[in-house]
Amino acid sequence: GFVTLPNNADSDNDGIKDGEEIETHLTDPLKTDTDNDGALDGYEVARFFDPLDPDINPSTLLADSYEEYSGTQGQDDWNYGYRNLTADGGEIEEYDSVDDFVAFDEAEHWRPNWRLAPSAAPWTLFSGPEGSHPNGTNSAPNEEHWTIRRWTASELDSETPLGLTWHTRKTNLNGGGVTGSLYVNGSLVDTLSIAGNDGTGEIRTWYANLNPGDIVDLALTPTGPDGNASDGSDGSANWLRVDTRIPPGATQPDGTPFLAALAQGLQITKILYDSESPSLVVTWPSGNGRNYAVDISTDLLVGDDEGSWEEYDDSIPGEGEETTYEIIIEEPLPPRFFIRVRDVTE
Ligand SMILES: [Ca+2]
Ligand SMILES: [Ca+2]
Ligand SMILES: [Ca+2]
Ligand SMILES: [Ca+2]
Repeated sequence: GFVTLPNNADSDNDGIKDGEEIETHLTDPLKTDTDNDGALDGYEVARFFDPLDPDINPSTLLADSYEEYSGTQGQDDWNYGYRNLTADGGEIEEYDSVDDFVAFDEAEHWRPNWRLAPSAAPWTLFSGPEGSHPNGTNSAPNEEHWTIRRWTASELDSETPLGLTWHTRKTNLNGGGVTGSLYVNGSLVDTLSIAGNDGTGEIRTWYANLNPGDIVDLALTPTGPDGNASDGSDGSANWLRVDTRIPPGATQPDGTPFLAALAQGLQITKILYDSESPSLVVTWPSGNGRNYAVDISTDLLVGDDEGSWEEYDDSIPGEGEETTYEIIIEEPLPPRFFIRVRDVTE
């Protein structure tokens, strides 16, 4: 068992009490960073990483609206504003991310927070690193305003697969609820309604191949699960993180596999010969969710028509950034042997 100091509730000073480390989080009460990934146990738990998995930690993040919340438009590529759905008359699923985004006025934003009016309706506001409140159609001037935390992908150099992890929950546990929605370049990609008394909410990840300059908006709308767009105790919390880590087998919230953009073209990068089997072990750069086929040929130099290729396996799942596959060779060993890999993702 563990040895802890009876007079010190948090023996390793990582922000979690000994008893909670042992019973709730299964972390080491005498070690500040149980999984040795550089992030303290207390931080990983508080910010919803995994204190027991060294692959899950803040070091892979490109952006974090919680940590980077500020009173300056554009700082760390974040902008703070709202959509006036009543005024723009647009669709829920689609909006003009340039014309329909109204940035809060930096000179009159009621520091330290962003708020349309100092103390009354409209209740369109951000308070603190995660506080958020939309304006309902029942509040003056009877307009539906969605708060929007916006991240612009200006630090990308090329198309990049990213995990967009977002959270919405209620903080005022009354009323008809709200909706959290994620938009990429004005198109709705993920959405979830949160009941009025749901103080836990959800953390979801949508994966996207983003290009330089793409716009990611996390919106909070006053519409609850019952479809009512009025505001009744709509005080909520939300945040958005942009993560470069794409886990193996990454799927969208609806279960669809994510097809990551490839950083390089399809080519075999390594072939190892194992004389024991005998076999050839082939490696190529790949993508999660993609499927590959391997073809073999022993007489490529004799006939170059497609018929000289023989399909060896046509359903090899991409294992991540690199896939390794073993081809068993029948004896006697042929004098020549050719291999090709095809991307057969549907
Ligand atoms: Ca502790
Ligand atoms: Ca600990
Ligand atoms: Ca850690
Ligand atoms: Ca971790």
